[in-house]
Amino acid sequence: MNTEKQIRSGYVAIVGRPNVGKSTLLNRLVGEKISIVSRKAQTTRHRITGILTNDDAQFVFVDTPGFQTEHTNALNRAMNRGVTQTLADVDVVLFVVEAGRFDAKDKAVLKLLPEDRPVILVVNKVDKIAEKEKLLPFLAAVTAERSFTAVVPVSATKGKQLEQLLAEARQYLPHEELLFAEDELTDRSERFLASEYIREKLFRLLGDELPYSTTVEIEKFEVEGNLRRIYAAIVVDRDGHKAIVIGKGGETIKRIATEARQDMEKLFDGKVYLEVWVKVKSGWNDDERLLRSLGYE
Ligand code: GDP
Ligand code: MG
Ligand code: K
Repeated sequence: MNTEKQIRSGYVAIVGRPNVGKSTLLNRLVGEKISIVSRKAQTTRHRITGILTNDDAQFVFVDTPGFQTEHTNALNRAMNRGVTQTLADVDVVLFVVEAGRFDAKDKAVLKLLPEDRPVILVVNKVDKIAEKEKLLPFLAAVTAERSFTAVVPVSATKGKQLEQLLAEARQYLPHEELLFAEDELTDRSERFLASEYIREKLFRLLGDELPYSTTVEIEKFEVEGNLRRIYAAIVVDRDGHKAIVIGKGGETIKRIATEARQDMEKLFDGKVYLEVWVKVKSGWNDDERLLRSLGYE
């Protein structure tokens, strides 16, 4: 008889205005080791900030790039579109607020959350509220703005109610096998992180439109002791895009490669030989490729 519990896994976003305790919560949930990886692992489609694997679930936490709640200029609106895109892809959203505080900034974040995803309201810092009845009108105000699939009061710093939070979130994880190996720094996830690093450089160096139509394919990833040889293709849709990625005299692609290699050496704690080139493939952006770029087989 198989007594093992069914594994569930999926993507989880932690969102909320600054200072509500998102990073503290994430660190508490996944532990220091992975958050070191996470700080470096920038990406837009899925910026993985940590992976928690326990005996019945794997939570792949993804971050949302630059939630802008203040000045809504064109760039910020573009960034918020990125946020919306990321959230449309996750399986469950943890919307974090600080107990007793809910104002326009929280509402601005709430407004960007997808209607069709489960959203769990995480009321953090409950340790700061001595009289728990005081939370009731606060909860009424927040839940009047949107309906939540669950409301979980927690204290990230004190580690209170985190099991309950995970149990709630687990219900919405759709996959019945692990998305990532239990030890996150396997070749497979290193390969994935390598592509994410290159993608992050694309976003930083190419402005905000073009990168959405590019992807990165790691064609070869070899480990030789402490040296990793990584061969990566940046896949673009059109010749015009290829020229932009390469840049004048190859300057842009050189910079992409150098900066990505430096980040990878820090992350992998070893030497990296990185070769990057550009490939034009129109219509790359089909589901299969997209899944691969997200680290699926
Ligand atoms: P983020 O900007 O949402 O990532 O917030 P941080 O994780 O950086 O936390 C902002 C501040 O809130 C820090 O000073 C944390 O120590 C504090 N904080 C986070 N969680 C808790 C909590 O559960 N209780 C209390 N009292 N403070 C917390
Ligand atoms: Mg933070
Ligand atoms: K964060």
